[in-house]
Amino acid sequence: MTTPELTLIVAATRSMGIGFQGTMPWKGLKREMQYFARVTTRVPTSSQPPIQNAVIMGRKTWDSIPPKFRPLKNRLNIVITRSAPANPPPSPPPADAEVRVPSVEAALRYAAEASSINGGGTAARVFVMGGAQIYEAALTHPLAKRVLLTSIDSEFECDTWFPLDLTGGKAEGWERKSKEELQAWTGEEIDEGGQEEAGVKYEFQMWEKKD
Ligand code: FOL
Repeated sequence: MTTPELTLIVAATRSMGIGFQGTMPWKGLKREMQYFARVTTRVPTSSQPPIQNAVIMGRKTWDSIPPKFRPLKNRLNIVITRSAPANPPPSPPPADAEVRVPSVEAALRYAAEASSINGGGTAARVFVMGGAQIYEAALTHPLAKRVLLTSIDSEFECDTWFPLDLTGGKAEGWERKSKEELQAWTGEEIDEGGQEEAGVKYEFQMWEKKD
């Protein structure tokens, strides 16, 4: 059983705002959401289906996903909640159900053991998709390796922030990777000159921890 590295994925405003009143601060960034869905679903070519990626999220983030999109399809959904049973849930989880665990550590353990969906192997890639409390725990974790940031070039009213400041292109202990490296890792073809939809400009970025 190998312990997978962690990739945090987040969309944030210029001041690293990520949420407002239990939902996202902006509306209508459909293509941005589709980028999230593709990137978290796509597995490296070395691990074809039925191998899946895992997405780890807090209970409030789970609640914020429209019920018709839950659990996020073709990904192992792991939800962190203090009310989860202390014992590890059965592996495999019931088809099309999320797995609930009590801590980030338990989530990582479950992703590493990763159920019979993955033939008892590890999840191909493990993504942490928030919210703030879960990002905070993940960022201080030794396995945290990269952040896929969608940097939104507007301000929206926020009451929740990403706990690492990546504005200004600098962050202690982190380095921004090139567009080519982002494309290679995600398998995405990124347009030159940034993105824009619903009157909002944004940019896809990849950051990695320096070793
Ligand atoms: N990262 C990025 N880059 N953008 C986000 O919007 C984002 N959102 C979250 C975490 N990381 C992010 C948490 N919030 C869905 C809804 C809310 C959510 C994450 C995902 C969701 O419904 N996802 C569906 C896509 C539905 C659609 O196509 O509109 C999925 O299948 O992933």
